[in-house]
Amino acid sequence: MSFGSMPLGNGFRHNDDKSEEFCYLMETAVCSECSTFQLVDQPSPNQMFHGEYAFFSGTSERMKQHFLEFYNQVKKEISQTDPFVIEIGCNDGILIKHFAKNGIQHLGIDPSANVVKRAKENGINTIESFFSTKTANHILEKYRKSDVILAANVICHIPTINDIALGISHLLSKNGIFVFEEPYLGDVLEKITYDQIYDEHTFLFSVHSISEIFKRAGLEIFRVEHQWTHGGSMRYWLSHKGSRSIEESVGYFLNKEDQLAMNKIETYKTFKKSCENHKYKFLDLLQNIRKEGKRIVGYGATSKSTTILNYCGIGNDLIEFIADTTPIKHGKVTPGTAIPIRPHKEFSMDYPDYAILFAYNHATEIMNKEEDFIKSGGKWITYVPEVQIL
Ligand code: DWN
Repeated sequence: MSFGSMPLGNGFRHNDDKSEEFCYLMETAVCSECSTFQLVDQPSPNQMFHGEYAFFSGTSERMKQHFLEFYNQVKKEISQTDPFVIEIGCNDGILIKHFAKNGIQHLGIDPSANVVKRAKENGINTIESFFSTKTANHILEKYRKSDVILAANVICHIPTINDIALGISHLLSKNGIFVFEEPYLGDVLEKITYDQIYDEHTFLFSVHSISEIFKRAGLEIFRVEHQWTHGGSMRYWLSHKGSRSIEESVGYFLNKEDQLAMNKIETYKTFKKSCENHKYKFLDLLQNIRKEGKRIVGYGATSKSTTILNYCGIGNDLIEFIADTTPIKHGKVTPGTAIPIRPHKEFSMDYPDYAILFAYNHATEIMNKEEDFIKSGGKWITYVPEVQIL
């Protein structure tokens, strides 16, 4: 399936940047062997993750709470007396900081210099690196095998998936666990959240695909748990084959995926049609609102919104600006569509008639704190699971 020419999801540009914008052809495919949904081609990792990476995990209070709960759950599973915990793609340390605070030996790994700096400021032992078997060997030389390897919204970003599966297997102690969570393909197909498809998301996983990929490295899933985060995610718990008993949740989701026909090409043909219908409905709604002379502003300059805006052809003629709390995005414009990004205070200073909730995965948190927008007569527009005015 092709989404056409696409800029980088996090490729926010300075207003006066006149250089040619990098774009690639965003096409997806499903692997006939392991049924992994994936990008056909992708920009190089260094183009996406670098010293000015625009996303900081700690911008959401609800996500902070989510990662505290994640920590508490993992901690209950640790039986070793002196465990060693590693997080791949630790970003600013939103998860691993809890292990650090509790005196647990830990190591965070992330390739983006600016978020590594933040993690170090947060007291986390961090190395600036992409994860690979080479990194795993380097860690083994300097430290030891790890009892817990964690990752959140990271594994789907790494194209060399077979290499990292081997690296994790090599690094994980005999009774160790590898726990990670990612946006779930089942949710993408059910809610038509095609905005989860962008350069950084090389893969969108299912329980089937994770099972197949990690089997090759001697690891197996013993538990899966559906999560509310990022519009619907899955947390996968893996261990060395045979070291844990497989829990009911694994069979439950494998069956559910069979029922959803997630390994059938027809499912993806229907998905393609649904994406096209969604696009026309969304564009139509915004054009009609603008014809009435009403103001539309965006809320949350997410990476996901790059796909929505470019695929639907929504630009600064329809959306005045996007309000966002991330300082590094301020004064910049959205990739490919040049919509200005402004600090959040500009949203509340002069409420628009409509606000599109691009950060819909944070809807509860945002709507709670933006009650005054509704009191001012403003209305939210959402496009998940359907295009509608709330
Ligand atoms: O996998 C990824 C996920 C974890 O994070 C990365 N590839 C990049 C990023 O994706 P995203 O940009 O789609 O993530 P979010 O969490 O949906 O981004 C939310 C955006 O909204 C941020 O720019 C912060 C902003 N925001 C805001 O302005 N006010 C967020 C909240 C909660 C708020 O109240």
